[in-house]
Amino acid sequence: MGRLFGTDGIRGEANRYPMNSQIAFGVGQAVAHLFKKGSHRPKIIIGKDTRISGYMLEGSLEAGVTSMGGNPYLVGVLPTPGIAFVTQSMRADAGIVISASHNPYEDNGIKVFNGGGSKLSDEQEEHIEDLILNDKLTSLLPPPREMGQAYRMEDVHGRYIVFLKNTFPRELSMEGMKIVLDVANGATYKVAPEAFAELGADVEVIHNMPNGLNINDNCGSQHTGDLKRRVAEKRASIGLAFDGDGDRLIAVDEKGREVTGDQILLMCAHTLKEQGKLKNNLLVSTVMSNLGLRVACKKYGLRHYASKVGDRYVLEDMLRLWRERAAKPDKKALEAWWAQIGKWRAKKSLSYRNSNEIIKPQYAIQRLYELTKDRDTYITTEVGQHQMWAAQFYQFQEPARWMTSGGLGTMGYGLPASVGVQLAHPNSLVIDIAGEASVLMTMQEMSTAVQYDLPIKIFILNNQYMGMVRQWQELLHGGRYSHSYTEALPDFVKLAEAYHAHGIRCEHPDELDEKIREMIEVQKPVIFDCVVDPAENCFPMIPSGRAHNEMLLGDAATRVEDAVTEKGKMLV
Ligand SMILES: Cc1ncc(C[n+]2csc(CCOP(=O)(O)OP(=O)(O)O)c2C)c(N)n1
Ligand SMILES: [Mg+2]
Repeated sequence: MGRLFGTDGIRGEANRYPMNSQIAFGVGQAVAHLFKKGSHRPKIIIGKDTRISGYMLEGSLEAGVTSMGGNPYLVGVLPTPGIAFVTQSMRADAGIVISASHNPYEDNGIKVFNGGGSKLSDEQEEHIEDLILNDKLTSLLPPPREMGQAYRMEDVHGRYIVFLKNTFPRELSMEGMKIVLDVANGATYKVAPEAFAELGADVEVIHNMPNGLNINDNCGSQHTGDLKRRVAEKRASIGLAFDGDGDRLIAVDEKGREVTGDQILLMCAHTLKEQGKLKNNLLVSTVMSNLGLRVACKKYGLRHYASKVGDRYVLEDMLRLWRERAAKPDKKALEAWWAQIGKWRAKKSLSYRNSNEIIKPQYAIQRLYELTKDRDTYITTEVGQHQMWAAQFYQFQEPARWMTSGGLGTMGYGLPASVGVQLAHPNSLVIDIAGEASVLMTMQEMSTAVQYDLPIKIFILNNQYMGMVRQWQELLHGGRYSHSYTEALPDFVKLAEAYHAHGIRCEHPDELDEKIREMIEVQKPVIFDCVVDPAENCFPMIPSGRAHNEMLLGDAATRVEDAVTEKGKMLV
């Protein structure tokens, strides 16, 4: 089998094999096929630089993708990193760049990446080659009504410029700075001048009249003569030269001296190190970097790692090395601290008495954790006892998995929060651990969840009480209950059904696991009415008027009357 893909995708002279319309058509079909999952119609972003052959290749790719049932989104001329950005922000399945980078206009290329903006794996590329070169695509074509539709996106420049501007630190400004840009008659000719001008710079642009034949022609990152002259002539602070597709950059300083990519890397690494932000004190570049870079890294006390040529390998190595731990904890030094923590833990301040007859809310959360811990789970909560039990018994293992209003105490937060989290993480399991009173405050948001197909799970610890209020009334007000009990709750299963969602009621500890599994399986919003012990209290608790180190544990609660002084009672 002949290979089409090299380190930079498929490359060659335009209108000749493999850079002809037949192969481009095949790539369009193969990519659409690769990213089709069941009835899912793959969304594929296609962008290009300014080469004349871009029109032909764009048209062929568009035809290929639509014929295989995918929807191509044509963004027109945009730098390669801009196409990766749009692919990610549009949540597309893949992006295709038509460009031969810094090479002359006669050449062209096709580069494919996945929805995350990274290049395809070797296996995916081999799969595409196999489909094209062994004539396997025709038999995969769908019937006419399953063919795709193409869209032309007009507003991508603005979106990409906003993204670029957001990467520039707020405390810095380009106000009053003269900058010369050489856009190589290529893909950056519109975006780069606008982005820098919007950041306040006084921008002068050269080689910004693309005509299809002049890309990289004696200009851009490979030929910086014109830029150097213009920087000196205009007494500019800096000059920047891009290559044809805008993923390569050479800078020129105020004296017209070239600053190479290696030098820029070193400046970035050194600055980050000074700011204490250089993870593992490490700079990764390719083996093509100059020996001088290594020497300079030594001089500035930086570690250097050389990857294989190709940005994919650099990224892979960066991620692998980034995950390495910078410092190992000194176990010996921590022993005394762990012993102290052990003593505190031995008190078992979260213990509770479980029951075979009635579901204890703590037990329900423990089971919920056990049955969801191997999934990509996010938890939101309302406010009340259930919120505290969720914090105590759901064993969070990662940051940013716990969305709660904390001390702000916003009943009604958990349901809309779960809608937001599910929208941001469509494939994750999102659970609102709720109280029956809180969740009714924003129950209308069930409509939003149903309308936008967000399969959120509302796990109600239904104790028929505003439990948190009842607990205070019981323990601190001598059991004089006031407005904390509800006899008139809706039937939550029917309420779920009224919203065209799924309802589950669970009343016995024995059925808990099976019903939690059902909740997870259903690909719809679910209201889970978990009927729990109405009298359970949440501990530890600080009696009013007492200090933090005088917390009441569960067993002490029986003597709580003694624990709260008259003065303390008057405080609540
Ligand atoms: C909007 C709002 N109103 C009132 C309160 C005061 N408050 C805190 S918890 C609570 C009761 C919550 O009851 P429920 O949702 O059933 O949770 P439980 O304590 O029973 O688990 C109340 C009224 C609040 N935090 N927010
Ligand atoms: Mg309640």
